[in-house]
Amino acid sequence: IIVAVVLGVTLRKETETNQFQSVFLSRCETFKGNNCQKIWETFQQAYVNRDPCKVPMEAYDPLVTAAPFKPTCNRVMFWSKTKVVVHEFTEKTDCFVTLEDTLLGYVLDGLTWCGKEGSSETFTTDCPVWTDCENNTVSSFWKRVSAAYADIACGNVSAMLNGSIAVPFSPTSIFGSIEVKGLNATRVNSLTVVLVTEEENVTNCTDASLKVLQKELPAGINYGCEEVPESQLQECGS
Ligand code: 2NF
Repeated sequence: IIVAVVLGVTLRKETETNQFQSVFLSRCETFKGNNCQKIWETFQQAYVNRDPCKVPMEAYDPLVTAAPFKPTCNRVMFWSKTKVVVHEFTEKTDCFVTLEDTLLGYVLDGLTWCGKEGSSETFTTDCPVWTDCENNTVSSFWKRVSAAYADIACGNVSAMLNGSIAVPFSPTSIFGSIEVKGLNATRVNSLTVVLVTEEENVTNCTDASLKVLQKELPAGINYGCEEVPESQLQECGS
């Protein structure tokens, strides 16, 4: 019985790591020309055997080095509070690229993972959530890759914001606190807000929160805003 229990626990643990690893690797392999095994090992080193609330953004620095973001001009699309609609849009057209269309964003989107002190496993259940702690395993990952994505943006960049909520731009969101702040004025000419509106839209381009966004933009980056009804999101630039 003891052997069976030990074996059972070991197998179950291996399965949790292995299941996560196989999703990671199969998603990674859809991007050609990468050493996914090496990327997986580098990824794990950020959080394995650590308190899941003590993983700072910097823990993912080696991962970003192992799977670097390629400079992308005129096609970078940030988003905030528009996750479903922005991806419906970028799936249909090739005009824009979101973080979730890049290798690391694609591989980890929608996943939960964390480690535990004294263990070399990856857990996918009972991991702390965003609001549980500042240096959360998953939120630190998104902060780090969002910073890296802003850093490679160049030319004219876009951001899809939600015109159906009272405050479309929040300076404390990841878009507001990391991506806008991380734009490099020597490479980025402009930021255009695509404010997606519905029938009963609550905001428009004159919204006060968008004035805040303009002020937060690094000096030298031009600002624009377009109100686009959800039904008319289609080709590049419209
Ligand atoms: O899961 C992702 N794919 C993801 C998560 C966080 C950030 C992607 N990002 C990148 C994207 F590339 C966007 O350009 O940052 C930008 C979006 O982040 P945001 O904070 O500006 O936008 P939200 O819609 O508020 O959040 C996006 C998702 O992140 C989680 C939550 O899962 C949400 O769906 N999230 C972010 N902040 C919090 C928070 N304070 C949060 N969950 C709980 N509390």
